Amino acid sequence: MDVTALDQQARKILRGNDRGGYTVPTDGLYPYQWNWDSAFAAWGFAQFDVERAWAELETLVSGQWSNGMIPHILFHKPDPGYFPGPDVWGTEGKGPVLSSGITQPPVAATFALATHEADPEAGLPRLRALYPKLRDWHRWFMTWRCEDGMIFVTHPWEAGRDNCPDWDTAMAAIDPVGVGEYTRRDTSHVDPAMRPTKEDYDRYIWLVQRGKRLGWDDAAMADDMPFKVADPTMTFILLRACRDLGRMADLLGEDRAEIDGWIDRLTEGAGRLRNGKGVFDAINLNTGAHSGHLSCASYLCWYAGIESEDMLACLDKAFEDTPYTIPSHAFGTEEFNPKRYWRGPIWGILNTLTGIGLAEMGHEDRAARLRRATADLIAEHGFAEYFDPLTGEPAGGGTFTWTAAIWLAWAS
Ligand code: 2M8
Repeated sequence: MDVTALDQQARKILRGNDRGGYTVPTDGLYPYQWNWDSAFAAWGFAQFDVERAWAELETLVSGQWSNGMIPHILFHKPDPGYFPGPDVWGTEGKGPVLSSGITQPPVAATFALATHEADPEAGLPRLRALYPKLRDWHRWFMTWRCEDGMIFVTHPWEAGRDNCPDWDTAMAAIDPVGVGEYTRRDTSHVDPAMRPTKEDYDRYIWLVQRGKRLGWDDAAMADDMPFKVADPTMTFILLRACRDLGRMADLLGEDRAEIDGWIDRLTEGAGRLRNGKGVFDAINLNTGAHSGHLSCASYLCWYAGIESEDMLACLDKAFEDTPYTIPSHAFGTEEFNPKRYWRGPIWGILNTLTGIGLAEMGHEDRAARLRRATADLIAEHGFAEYFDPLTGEPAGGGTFTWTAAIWLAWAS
């Protein structure tokens, strides 16, 4: 493995996807600033250009709504290559930048702290300026997306795991009546067999139309939610991000009592996501049923500081089941599909968060194994959006920002 050449390639990808203060996930397929992609980009930039890393995070929070929410997409410049664009979301006037009306997993606080660590002295004022914005965003989560300590999503795009089987029953309960005609753009960039189905998209767009009709008003939306699923991605990531926000508060001399309260609530909530088999999964809050699915999000427990012998056993089995690890949905299940997006392929960013958690919780061997496996995948198959767990083949978009970022910050 030629690490220097790969490092250079990764930096080139980040520079190439830079649109001036923000990074797109990949040219063509995703032409805007996505929330968690951008936070990963900042972490990648922090390895060689700390100033650029701060700019990424600052542009991200510049889209914050007055209710504290930081949107999942910021539409800085119009681009016909992506659907649904700002007109479909209809959020005009809600925030300072045209945006979507939902959020995404809050990894930003964690990577802001990591960016600060890259240059603590110069970074302190930048961290100080970001802190209240990140705190308000976390407070919004705790106010509008938290039930019994679990963070729920109101749209599959909110969790970032668009078409994962965890949503199947909640999606099936939606009748996308009146959604109308629309033209997808994603399937003109990549093979439709790697993307969500039309049935999924009808429901995605129907949910967006509903939000638009309700003016994206939190209280109005909270009434009778057609899609309300407690999610391990969000719950574990917010719990971790609150721990890091607490560290930030310590550094800045801010009071952290409110944050500690959130950490307690989320720790309790995370425990509720454990199903009868000891696996952390999603719960459809409209029915109370666990999904019963082992997914890449199940393994984020360590990242959130939660130990689990059952999950260690699942991980050991996952290492044996497929040549490449960790599939986004468990191998050997009915729903597993090695190419279709979040229903089987490997996502480097999820491996990274899991690896960080494992190492921190004392499972260094497993963390190293996962890191090596991820590095090999990238070295052999490139900086793809995701990878086939059976063959390692690259899938989805190429020259992908977050894959380059995790290479620089963690895998290499
Ligand atoms: C994917 O999601 C977008 C919608 O937000 C899409 O498919 O159009 C997901 O993989 C998500 O996690 C990611 O942030 C986004 C951009 O990479 O693409």
